[in-house]
Amino acid sequence: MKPNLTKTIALAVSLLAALPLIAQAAADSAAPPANAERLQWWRDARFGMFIHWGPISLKGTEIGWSRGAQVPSEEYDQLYQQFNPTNFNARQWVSIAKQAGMKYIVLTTKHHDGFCLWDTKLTDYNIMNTPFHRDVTRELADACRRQGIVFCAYHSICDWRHPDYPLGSPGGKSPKPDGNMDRYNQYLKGQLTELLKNYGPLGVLWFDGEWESPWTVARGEDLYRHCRSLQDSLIINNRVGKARDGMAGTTKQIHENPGDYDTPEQTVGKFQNQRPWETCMTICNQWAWKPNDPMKSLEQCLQTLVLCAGGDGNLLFNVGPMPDGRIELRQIARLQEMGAWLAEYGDAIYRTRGGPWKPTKSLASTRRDKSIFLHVFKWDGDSVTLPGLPAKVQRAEALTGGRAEFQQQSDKLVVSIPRANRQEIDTIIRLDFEQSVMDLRPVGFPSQIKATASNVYQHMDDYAAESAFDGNPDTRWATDDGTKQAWVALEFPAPTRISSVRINEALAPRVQKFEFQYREGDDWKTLFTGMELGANFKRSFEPVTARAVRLNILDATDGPTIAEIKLQ
Ligand code: FHN
Repeated sequence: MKPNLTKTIALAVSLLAALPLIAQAAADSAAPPANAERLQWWRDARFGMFIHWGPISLKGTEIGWSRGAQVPSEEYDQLYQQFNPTNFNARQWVSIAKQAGMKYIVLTTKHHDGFCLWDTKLTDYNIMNTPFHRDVTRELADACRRQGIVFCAYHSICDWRHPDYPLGSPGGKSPKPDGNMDRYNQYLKGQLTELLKNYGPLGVLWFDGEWESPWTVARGEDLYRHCRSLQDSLIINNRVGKARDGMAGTTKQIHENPGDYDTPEQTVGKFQNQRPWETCMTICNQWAWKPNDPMKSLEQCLQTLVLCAGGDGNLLFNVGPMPDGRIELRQIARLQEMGAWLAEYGDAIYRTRGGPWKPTKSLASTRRDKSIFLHVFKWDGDSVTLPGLPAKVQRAEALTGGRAEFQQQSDKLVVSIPRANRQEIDTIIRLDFEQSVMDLRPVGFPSQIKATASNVYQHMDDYAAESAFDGNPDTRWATDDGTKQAWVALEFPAPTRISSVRINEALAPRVQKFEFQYREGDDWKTLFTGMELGANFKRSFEPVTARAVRLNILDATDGPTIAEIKLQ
């Protein structure tokens, strides 16, 4: 039959007319070009919204982890039949993220509890079979594209509910008699194919739940290839390849493992500019919504963001929406405060790289082209003194108000600003140079802590002796696997009187016998001995004045590792 020429021409004309819109939508929503540049949009973005949500918000307990713990598994798994978030509004969620200055959103499409927030054909345990009957993942992905925010998906490798995943609740502690990891792996890959084909292009596939024994690096490599084959421009985090340190906040990125960036959790990552990284952190304490969950102050929120950017990393900041679909007003207000600050000073965060001065508790620095943005949280007297740089400062401008002054010598740069112009949270001074500052080598501040150890895990800075004395419970001194005896020591700047000690052993119990000592002259004298330590060890003793102390571990079941030693 002869095609109707008029109709064909009309169809061709309408398609041609639609092309620019399709191209624009693709451009707005498409994740960036593949390969090397694919991370560029993400690194420039610096700040994203993490969303942990599911039927468990009805109970206000932690997603995944409360299954079979605070909430019996049978009850947990039935919650979806009451889940009806009638106030869910994807457009509102996205505009909250935009008002906060966030550039991408990562939604838990499936957490460890196995509940699926999209219209999956591979299980009935999904949002379409709730009283809500709406594909919230579809609505959020579309709203992101309409508002120019990159949509990303979190996906848990472990699934404590699925009969084929070999471990179950609580917390993966109960093996399933009929678990079949190969069959589960097909399910896992099938669901990721659905997400990539039907909800893509995605900005990031944010894997999690990789730490348990059923998952292997080999499976991670296979899954990484599978996902990359479906979307070449996709960014995939390092948890697909079991490349972080268990569930600890620090990340011992195992470089040969797959994954495009490191993922320190609930702690600001250490300075690292040779490999991208992103801290994920909750705005409250819990990942999923919890009533009256203490919320971080604006100072904590903003300084965390600045410290991440100063360390050359991103911040993925988490909110847990309520069971009716709303995000708490107080959390929205906090995010709007962050957005107002970024609207004013975002130029010192977005599209910058970290350094050259590595972050400390008092300051951070970011840089772009011929400018360094110095962020000062705490001043030591009238000025702040920085290690010298092999580049000449041309001018200094206080972006947060007032008049900045500087004196530059070869070995130091002193920057000052009138007290009246110092900001409570972050005083920003832009230092302009004649040429690009992007190749200046990162430089740290001499550590005030003088700590040593007999052994450090793979000689990695992340696990150095200082980590046991830095006041950060998320960092730790660690020793090589299999180490049975080791010591860690702290040197005081001057003779110091001590009368008690608190020790937080990480990955306890490993220490089986130890002695706690102080140094007198060249000799180590024992204050007390003990067997097990644990996370909350405390001991008082007759006061002594010492130049140094050390924890001498005489026997351990495996490489001892200490998160914190506090002296008083
Ligand atoms: O167990 C999860 C936890 O619930 C949360 O999803 C975090 C977010 O990064 N990831 C795991 C713990 O590392």
